[in-house]
Amino acid sequence: MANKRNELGLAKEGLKQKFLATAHILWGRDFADLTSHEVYATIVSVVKQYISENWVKTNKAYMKRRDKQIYYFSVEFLLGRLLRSNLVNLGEMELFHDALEELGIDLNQSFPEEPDAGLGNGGLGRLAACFIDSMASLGLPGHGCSIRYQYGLFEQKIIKGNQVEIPDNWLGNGFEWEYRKADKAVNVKFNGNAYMKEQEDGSLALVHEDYMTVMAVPYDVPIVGFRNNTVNTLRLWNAEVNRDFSDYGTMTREQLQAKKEYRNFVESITEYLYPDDSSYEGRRLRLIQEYFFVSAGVQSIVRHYLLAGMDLKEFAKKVAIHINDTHPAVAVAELMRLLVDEQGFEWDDAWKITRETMAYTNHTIMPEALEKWPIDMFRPLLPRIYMIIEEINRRHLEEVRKRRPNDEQMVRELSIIEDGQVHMARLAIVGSHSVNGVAAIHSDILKNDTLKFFHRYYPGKFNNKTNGITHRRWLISANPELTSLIDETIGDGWQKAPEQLSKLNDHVADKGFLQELDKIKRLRKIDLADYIHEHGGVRIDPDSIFDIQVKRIHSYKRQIMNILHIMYLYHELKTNKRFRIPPTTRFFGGKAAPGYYIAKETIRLINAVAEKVNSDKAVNEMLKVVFIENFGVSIGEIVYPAADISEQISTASKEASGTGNMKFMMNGALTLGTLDGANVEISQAVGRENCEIFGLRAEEVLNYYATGSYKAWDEFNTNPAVRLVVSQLVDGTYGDFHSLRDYLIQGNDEFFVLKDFSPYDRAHKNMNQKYENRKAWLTSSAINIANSGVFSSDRTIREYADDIWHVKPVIIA
Ligand code: Z2T
Repeated sequence: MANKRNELGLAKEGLKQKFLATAHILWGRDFADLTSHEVYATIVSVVKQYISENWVKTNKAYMKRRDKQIYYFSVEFLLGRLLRSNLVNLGEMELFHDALEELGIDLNQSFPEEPDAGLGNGGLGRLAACFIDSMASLGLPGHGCSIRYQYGLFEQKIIKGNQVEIPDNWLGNGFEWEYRKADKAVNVKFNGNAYMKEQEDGSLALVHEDYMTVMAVPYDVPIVGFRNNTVNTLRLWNAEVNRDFSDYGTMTREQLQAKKEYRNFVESITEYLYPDDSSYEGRRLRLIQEYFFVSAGVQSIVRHYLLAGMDLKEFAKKVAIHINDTHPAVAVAELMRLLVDEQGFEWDDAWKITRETMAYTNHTIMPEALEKWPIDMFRPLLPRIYMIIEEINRRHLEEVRKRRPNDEQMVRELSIIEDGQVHMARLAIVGSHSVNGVAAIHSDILKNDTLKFFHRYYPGKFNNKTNGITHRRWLISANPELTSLIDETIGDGWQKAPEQLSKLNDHVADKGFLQELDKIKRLRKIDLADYIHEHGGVRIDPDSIFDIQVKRIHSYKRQIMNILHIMYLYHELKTNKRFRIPPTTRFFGGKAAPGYYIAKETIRLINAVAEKVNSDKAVNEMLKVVFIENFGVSIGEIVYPAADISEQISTASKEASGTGNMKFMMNGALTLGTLDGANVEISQAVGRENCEIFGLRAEEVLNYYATGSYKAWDEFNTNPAVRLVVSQLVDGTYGDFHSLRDYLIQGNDEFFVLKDFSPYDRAHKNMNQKYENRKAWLTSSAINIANSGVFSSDRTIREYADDIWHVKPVIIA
């Protein structure tokens, strides 16, 4: 013990010296004289000294052993801040905290100096970030591949109740974790003409001419495993003007003009992230982004592979490429291009390698999210890639006709090219050996509904991989007191093996444990209340029920149902003297896509209701409404641990999985939700007594769609509560919300808000009743934590590694 304290003391002295020396090197000034941002940058620089040795070691081990590598291609990685999670994973939090304290610095004050890397919209991007954390933490050789957007997802400001979008200039003060690798740049080609030309010997050769070259420069970010010496890589590609294109002196005016246009084009490619969550805009620039990072990524994989001296025939045994939704689906054609055009492979051999290499995950059944590119846009931009897709499709349909004679419906449904469009999901399915959904119910709907023709044709290809989240960020880092309580109760083995959280099941009736759990929840609620107040919001009672819905604003997620229900409660509180609810704060947070009118109107309505309710002294003790501005990863770290109730109320069948539901659960909130996405599995894991399930089932919803028998107007006419709140949208109670009324009534309420309204109200009543019994509530809360282990992304990634990628951990000594 004394020895250990001595060692720590020495380590601390060494670390203090490092800070002082690093300040001199970086800034030429004393540590004590730095600005808070410079202090932050100095800390990161020292952390990087801890990481870099293992980063080099990890890469050398992979290279030498020639282990199979996983490359996770995603157009989004919603990383959030990295300093705190890196210190958690390194196991050096305490040491850094103590050393800095002795230098007069509070480490916790440095965390907010880091820009929140918002290179994603929501669930899909955050999932990718959790996945690379888990791959590194399981010691798997897995890397991310994406785009270095100059602007991430916009910052949301609420001005007079409306969402205003502010550009997210996250690179403005530099991003301390990235390493520019100029020597690893590759060229990506766009436009021009591609055709086969007959050679003198009669054979055909490919010609691609008059194309435009864009230089792709990688920026690498180290991804630190949890206390295991593994450091993997997230490679972000930046578009830059090609070096060969710089002979100013001899240029004519026209050439200079062309050069300017070229420069503008190049700089636009990685300028900003498209801000739409699960809907597709069909913009040419988006397709350019997709091919840009995919081509750069696949080229660099092949180059690295050859550098390691390996034989391309073995490629699929040594490389797994994962396609995160269809955005990187063009990887199928790009790998074919590299193998056939540049490495001289026969088509059939290249095709076998490609399919064994690729795997694809679907993240939504919403039809508006399906990427379909018009040939007229696709072919001129990527002429050679289009030729390859045509050939893939020709051979594919030939096989379909052989295996399913006289089944022209099958041919139509499976064709990659249809009605003048390239169907990216079909390309991904045909070009992969595995297709998975992200929760059990979602994978079933893919098989039986959305992709049923493909499932009939390739039954063995389809599988489920229920999503997960990293408990390192969402519990250990975001809720250190809860972490300590769990450590004291069951030991700290769960930190490496989150399934061990189930040991808590033996303690869910311990009075002492529940009292501590109660205290910690109250601390987190105070933190959130303080955060809201410090950021210009209302004062909140930390003893009220914290009922929270945070996620992107979307019709299918039904924030409208939530706010309509609050309008109903407010009306009852005002008009019915005997009506009582326990003190409650209803929170909302989330961004609307800038062009999504109904979503923006929903935000405006929430803020209008909040304004009225919060300024009404007569109900304030019982009800408040808060819209949390600019919800994202960093604010989420404050929000999830503070919740009593997790609102997961999407129309059944529509939310593929959801992952916020898991973050809430792991921090002890009870789910109030529909049987949709991963809620189904959460309710099975905790038991029906420890959550509140309501509303239409997926089957019923799909049936209504099939028969067209739902009539919103009937709900309006027969349900007085519904009639009341829908009428209030237009009678001036909260302002004019004709948009939302028309959406619900004239638009026939496509997501069954009115149908589920009364069941939703009953679910709230049940929850309130349960909350009255402290002991029972806390036990349920503990049961949620105890059974959250399966929703760790470590479990998810282990399943991908075993079933899809066929990779094994590599121990870095
Ligand atoms: C997204 O965040 C999701 C699906 C998309 O489909 C696109 C985006 Cl940007 C193209 C979400 C799902 O809506 C959510 O249910 C799921 O949990 C998440 O992906 C991760 O799988």
